[in-house]
Amino acid sequence: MPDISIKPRTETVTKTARPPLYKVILVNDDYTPREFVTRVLKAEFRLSEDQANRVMMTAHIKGSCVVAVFTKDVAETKATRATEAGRNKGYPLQFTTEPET
Ligand code: TYC
Repeated sequence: MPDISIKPRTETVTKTARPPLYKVILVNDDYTPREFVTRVLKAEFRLSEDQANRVMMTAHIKGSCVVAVFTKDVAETKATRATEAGRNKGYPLQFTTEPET
């Protein structure tokens, strides 16, 4: 009998899972001034004047618009801060979050 030994080899492949992302959604209302919505988008989400205007107008016309995607924590913090910025001025401005599918 030939003395052959076959060693099983195992390889470990490490995969780093990406955290699930959440959308921040701007919701339209009839009371918050357009200029104020644009200002909040620029301040909280670092959008340019042009981007902020497009997002604001899309929500104004369609009812809502995705602002950006973040990890859950960041999305919730930004949505809360942006919603509070409106509330501090007495506006019903709403930012919500939902998981990206
Ligand atoms: N619809 C508001 C107005 O006519 C402006 C507005 C736009 C408010 C987008 C909220 O998410 C919003 N003054």
